[in-house]
Amino acid sequence: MESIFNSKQEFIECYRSQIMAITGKDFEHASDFDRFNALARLIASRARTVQTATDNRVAKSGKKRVYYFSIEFLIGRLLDNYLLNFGARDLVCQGLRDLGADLDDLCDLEPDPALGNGGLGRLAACLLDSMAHEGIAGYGNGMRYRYGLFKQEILDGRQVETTDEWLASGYPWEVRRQDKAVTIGFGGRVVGYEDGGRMYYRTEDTQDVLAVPYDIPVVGYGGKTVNKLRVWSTEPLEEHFDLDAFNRGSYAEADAHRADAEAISAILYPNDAGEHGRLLRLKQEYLFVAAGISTILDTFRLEHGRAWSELPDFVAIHTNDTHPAMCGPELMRILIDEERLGWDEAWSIVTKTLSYTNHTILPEALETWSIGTFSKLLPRLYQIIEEIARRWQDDFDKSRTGWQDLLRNTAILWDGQVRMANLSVICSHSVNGVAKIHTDILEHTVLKDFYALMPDKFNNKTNGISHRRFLAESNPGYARLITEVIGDAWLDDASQLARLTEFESDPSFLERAARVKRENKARLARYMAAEHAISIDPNTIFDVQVKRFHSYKRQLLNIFKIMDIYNRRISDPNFAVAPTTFIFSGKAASSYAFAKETIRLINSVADVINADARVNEIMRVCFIPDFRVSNAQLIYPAAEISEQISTAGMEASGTSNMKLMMNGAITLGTLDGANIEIVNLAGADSEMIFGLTAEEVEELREKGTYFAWDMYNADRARLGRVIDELTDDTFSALSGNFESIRNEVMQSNDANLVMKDFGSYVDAWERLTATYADPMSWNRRSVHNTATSGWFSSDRTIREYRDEIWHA
Ligand code: 26V
Repeated sequence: MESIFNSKQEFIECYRSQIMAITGKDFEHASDFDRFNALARLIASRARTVQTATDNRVAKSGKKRVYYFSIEFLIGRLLDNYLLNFGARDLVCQGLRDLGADLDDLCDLEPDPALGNGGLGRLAACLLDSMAHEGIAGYGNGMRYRYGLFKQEILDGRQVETTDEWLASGYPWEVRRQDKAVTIGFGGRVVGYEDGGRMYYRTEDTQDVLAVPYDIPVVGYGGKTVNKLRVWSTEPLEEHFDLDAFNRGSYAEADAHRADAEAISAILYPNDAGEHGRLLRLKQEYLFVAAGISTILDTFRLEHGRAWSELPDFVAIHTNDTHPAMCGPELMRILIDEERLGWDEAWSIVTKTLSYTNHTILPEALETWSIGTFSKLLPRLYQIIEEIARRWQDDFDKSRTGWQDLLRNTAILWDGQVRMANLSVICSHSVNGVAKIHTDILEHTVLKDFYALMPDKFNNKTNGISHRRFLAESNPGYARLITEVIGDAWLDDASQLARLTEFESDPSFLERAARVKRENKARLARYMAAEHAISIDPNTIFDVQVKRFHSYKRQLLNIFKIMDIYNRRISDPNFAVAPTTFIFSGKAASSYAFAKETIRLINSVADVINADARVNEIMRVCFIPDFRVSNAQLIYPAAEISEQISTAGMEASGTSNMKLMMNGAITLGTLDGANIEIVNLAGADSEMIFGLTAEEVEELREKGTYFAWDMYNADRARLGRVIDELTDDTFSALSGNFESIRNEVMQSNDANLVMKDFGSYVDAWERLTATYADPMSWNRRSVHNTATSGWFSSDRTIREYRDEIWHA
């Protein structure tokens, strides 16, 4: 691979002058942060040079541009990743060493932008990485939140949220593109006027804000393609500073206009809290859609003139979930109101251009907005949505049996609500789920009526992960070992990891892989000691569940298991299990009481168990605060058991399951989401599956014969005891008992079937950990997981999107 620096010497010279240029200091006097900042800016400027070249190439070739609209991009730190992708990591590392600095130390100073909640936002970032690697002209379009997802601290076992001021010291990767700012209007009233015998509409008296884009380069591995992520920030359109108010001493009032505009891009919504009635969120959604579409059409006009019918040949717009669902109506608005196309012509262009990915079947997560709120904020857009809805209804085939049901379930406007998922499906030529089972469930439950009407629109795109970030960069020891035996082609082509199967029975390779795992565990232990003064023992099994807290993900089942093992050890000192450290990490949405109580329970159980000498030889519990991309990259490589224990049918795909598999952890999981594909690839012997299947869950729910109390009564000694301990002060010392968890489980009749799967889960865990005693067999399965994980590279995912949806 060609490097961006011809030699170490050249790098050192450029770097020294960069530090001088931006700090006015020489290297020796610069602070560590100055050194990081200058390095990142140097790499960013090289990236932008390649980006310009990439863009010129695309413009010249007339290649289709793909725009990936997502209200979240959880990109993680970029410095190490871009050095790797540019093939400059070793050279820069040595150059810094010559200067007396350490690359890893500098990388640790980079802010970790939390511009996303979890899986959905991280997927968007992985797909950007893979688009650049595959040479796709692919661009992210999203929001630049001033404050990312809250930072999590743990106090008395409780989650405490503080603001994430990731921009406080500046962000070296972004460039502000004032020249590309777009005016966005809210509210106002629609005015019709006639021109040449046809009615047209415009909106008057809108409240306008300025959307200002910031561009972040996306460097593809190999360094040949650099794409970009464009994120939007809001500002007042003009300085409406109220001098009179200021002179009266009303400073806040004087600046109110600025505050109102800036509020739109101020915060990322914690998306599992239910967002009904939150006007700012609706403004965010329209803002990044309208600004993004405006940019796309400007580029298209510039490059291709005005043959709008050709738009779908040169542009694909992908909507990540329903948050960008206004893409359809907004594109219609511009084509008919401003470009003066006829409805049918515009509609054909829109549907050929748009595609949509669904990421959840949770009914409470399906986005709707009240018609009242929507039509007031976006009156013209609402009219267009009404027209789309009316035509959908008029064109409906009313000769079909049961058409009334089909129509009701597929309607865009219903019961005073705008249903964003239905809008997305109707405006798109492609609808996909994110794992095989998820797409099946979409087709047969949530979107079954659409599937009955247009089965060809539906397809599956099983998620993937960047194997470069989550294996090569996060797990350098393992990466070196892999490269030593199969060469480094796997960085480019993850299917090459399959060549590791040859080494699954090579004792010396397994031995070395195990040593790397041991070092990764020690690295995580050092992090916990340094950052949180928590001591964990790398000689124990690292059993890991890291993800957002949600009832369906069943962290509760995991902690019940831990309570049960604790109880059994206390009752019987001869009860033996393999020594294990149970590791949790993840955030709970701030208004999600049950999830927060689950965090408090875990910490309370940890508090008791970790201080109990009777059990400490076999168990400890560790909650890692503030789960985010950067500490995730330390956790995955250290994991040996991957807990993927959602109620079957509920987790659309999961992606931590893939990251953990790739790093050699064995999955302890239900047949849910992409776990099913993991088992299919690695084989049932390499994972440990337990619990009800999605069909069994559905059947149980339909029959209505399940009673949580039956489970309690049938296993008073173990499960019953665990339930009782929620309220009997066993774990109350830290900050009280857990009545609400007990009530939630017992009064909802165990909605997530925690009690139902408890027995088979604990059993499966015991069987799995018992096999740890045979290290060769364990290590063989671990390496086998890595060897069969290549298919989960997001490079594969993105090729499927490119070939089957975008045709780019
Ligand atoms: C949103 C909401 C909003 C209201 C209350 C409950 C709730 C629960 C979850 C969500 C998130 C929905 C979107 C999402 O993040 N889905 C995740 O997408 C990942 C990438 O495709 C996938 O791996 C995860 O399984 C899926 O949960």
